[in-house]
Amino acid sequence: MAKHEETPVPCYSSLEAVYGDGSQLEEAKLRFDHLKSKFLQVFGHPPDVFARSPGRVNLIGEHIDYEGYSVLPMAIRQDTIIAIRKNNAEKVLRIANVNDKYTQCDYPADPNQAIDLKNHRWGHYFICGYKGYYEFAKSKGVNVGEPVGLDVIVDGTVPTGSGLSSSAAFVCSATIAIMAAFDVNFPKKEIAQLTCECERHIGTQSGGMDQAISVMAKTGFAELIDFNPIQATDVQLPAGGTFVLAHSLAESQKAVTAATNYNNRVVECRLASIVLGIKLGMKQQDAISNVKTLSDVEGLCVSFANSHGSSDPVIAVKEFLKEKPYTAEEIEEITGESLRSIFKNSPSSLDVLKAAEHYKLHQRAAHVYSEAKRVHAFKDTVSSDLSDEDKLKKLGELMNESHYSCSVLYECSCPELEELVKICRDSDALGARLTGAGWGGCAVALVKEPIVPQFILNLKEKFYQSRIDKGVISKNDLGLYVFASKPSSGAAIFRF
Ligand code: NG1
Repeated sequence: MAKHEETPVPCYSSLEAVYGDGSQLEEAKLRFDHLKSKFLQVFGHPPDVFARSPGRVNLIGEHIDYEGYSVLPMAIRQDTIIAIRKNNAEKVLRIANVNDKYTQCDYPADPNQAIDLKNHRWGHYFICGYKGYYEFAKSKGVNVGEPVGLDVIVDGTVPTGSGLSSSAAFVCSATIAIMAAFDVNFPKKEIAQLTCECERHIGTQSGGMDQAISVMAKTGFAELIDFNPIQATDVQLPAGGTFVLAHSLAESQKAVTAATNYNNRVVECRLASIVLGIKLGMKQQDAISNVKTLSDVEGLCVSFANSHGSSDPVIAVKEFLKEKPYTAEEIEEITGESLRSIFKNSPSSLDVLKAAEHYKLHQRAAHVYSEAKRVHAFKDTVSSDLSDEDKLKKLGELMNESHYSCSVLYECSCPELEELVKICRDSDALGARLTGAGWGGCAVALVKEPIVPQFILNLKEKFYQSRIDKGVISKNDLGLYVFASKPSSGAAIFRF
């Protein structure tokens, strides 16, 4: 039997396969009906086909996917659904949304168009998928013919800027909807790779976690996602624990803050890996040309650690990267080449260099190597023969350690997340951490099942009530900001 990542995105004629048979199904029926009638109203004809792709919560393994390391997320029930139809009459992509907050975006039907990054528009994420589809089809030798117009309506329930991967849910559902409209389908792992690459058109140098889990998730399982090649291994979480997601209400605008936050860390990791490579014996030019990620120099770091009676690459980080931040000049002295020249082919990295005052190479590398280890410790704990109770306790500890590392070494937390994580722990969570890129967005807490209602009540009282009083959120919307989550299913196509 083909491994599930080798199979194409499933196509269903009814909603049950994805939304089950409970209240979620009722809600989904309403959304699909609304999409159909809105489509008719906006475009004057019904859609041909629908695609959906979910958001995700990352349980452990933060900011390491772009360094080549495995991560362990699960899909959540919130998703993006896209209704689509080819429009041969006009070569225009008309992208509307069920939510009036997002006004219709029109783009030319030109797969080579550049995305205007200086003017961020919500429709840009669809164009990522559009460009990605054409790039990929071309690379596979699929005859795509002349571009045609597309009529599109989007309905997303993944909260934006929350670290739950609304952007990947959108890019993946867009790409899959476009494929379905053109009657092609590819293996899930190829779609995961292509959507990861095409989302970079938005200007972030993302790893592939969000797209991989969105496309390959399975109901009831978290997934260990490996990269190069992309692979998903089912992880059955121990009984008796529930993951609760809670929004810090600080919105993290990843695309807008990329130069100082997300892409800055990608650049710092690259510099840390080049410096480590050189310090561990590589020629400057070899390191600059061949070392892209910290995983590329892990072998060298481990060999060094071995000679000191350890297998921990962090030993090499401690030895060769100083704790005080590096200036650009200090790094250039080691590399023998200017930073501008090292990153000359990456405009978004050049933006990072312009904005950066210094580079914290020690801290970033120490986070990445230790976080990569915690992912495997998490997976090993799940498959160990400990009791479920002990497993949950250990998983909670690993989540706490991960948060500490994200907050102190990677500096991707924020005051609201710190407050929320502390309240989670004070409310008897087994562990709690920020999830996703950070700098705002959600925390995830592992909570013993019987206390979940009380736990959520505590959060309401201690974190959300004051924000409700100040009018930051409305009491009626609380369910959107704090909820328990079960591992949900991955992307799907619907033809009714
Ligand atoms: P979110 O939480 O969706 O911003 C981002 C990246 C991931 C990963 C995490 C940090 C994108 C699409 N996603 O996630 O690949 O690097 O940050 O672990 O950029």
